[in-house]
Amino acid sequence: MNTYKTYAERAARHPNACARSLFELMERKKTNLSVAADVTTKKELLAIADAVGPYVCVLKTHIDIVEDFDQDLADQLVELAKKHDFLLFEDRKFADIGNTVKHQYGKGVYKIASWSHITNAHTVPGEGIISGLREVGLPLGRGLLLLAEMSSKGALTQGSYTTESVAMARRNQDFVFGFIAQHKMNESDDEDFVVMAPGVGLDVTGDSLGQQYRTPYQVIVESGCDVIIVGRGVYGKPDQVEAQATRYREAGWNAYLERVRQHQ
Ligand code: 5BU
Repeated sequence: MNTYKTYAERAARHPNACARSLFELMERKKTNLSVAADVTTKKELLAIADAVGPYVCVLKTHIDIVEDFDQDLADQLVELAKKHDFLLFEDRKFADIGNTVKHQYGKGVYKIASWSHITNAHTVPGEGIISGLREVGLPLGRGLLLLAEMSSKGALTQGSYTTESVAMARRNQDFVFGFIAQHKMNESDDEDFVVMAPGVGLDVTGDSLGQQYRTPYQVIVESGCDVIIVGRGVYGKPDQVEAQATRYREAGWNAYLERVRQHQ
């Protein structure tokens, strides 16, 4: 299965430009860690981006929680992405009709498509959501992930919802290159979907609001996901951000090496 090939092999074959550059940089930097920087000030966000930059393949943002957002923040994030060689992923979770998400993605205060290499969408509105986002994102070389499975307790993203989401991705592989999910989603060697998995932690198994954590080993080796997304596990203790980023990067990369070894 494609999922078990090396990131470099998958970079060489992948039809989607965004997936190719992601796999290439993962191999170059030896990291499958994405840090979710869920902080509410520009200063904190930039400090985390600069501190974790050397250790991540993707910096995941929730730009709408930043109280003092301005265009300079977006510009500086782009600069840091270049400086440290990572991709930006605005975890916007679009969920409306095509015509509306098109404006939400390209316009408004945040102009997400202008700076974020990757974004994501719920599949609940049907395929029009992909068509709307594609109109804006594809000409800019952006890529889309679909939400096939969520990490939180009681999530409705299961069964035929997940299966249909995969079918939607399959029909839109020019723009959709993977999923936010908890398991690998490939069905055959002919397709290669990148799976980024949130809900990753080494020290706790959940929070008080329904989040559920698994270890990098469970996520990468047992479930066949490609990228671990870690938020509070990395930025939770402000004086340990770099140390935790190093720790999760190592755990994620060792799990990947173990997976490759097991499937040689
Ligand atoms: P945490 O601090 O590691 O729990 O943060 C997880 C991040 O991943 C946070 O930004 C969530 O919005 C995001 N997330 C998630 O936790 N679970 C999901 O299913 C999806 C996104 Br989709």
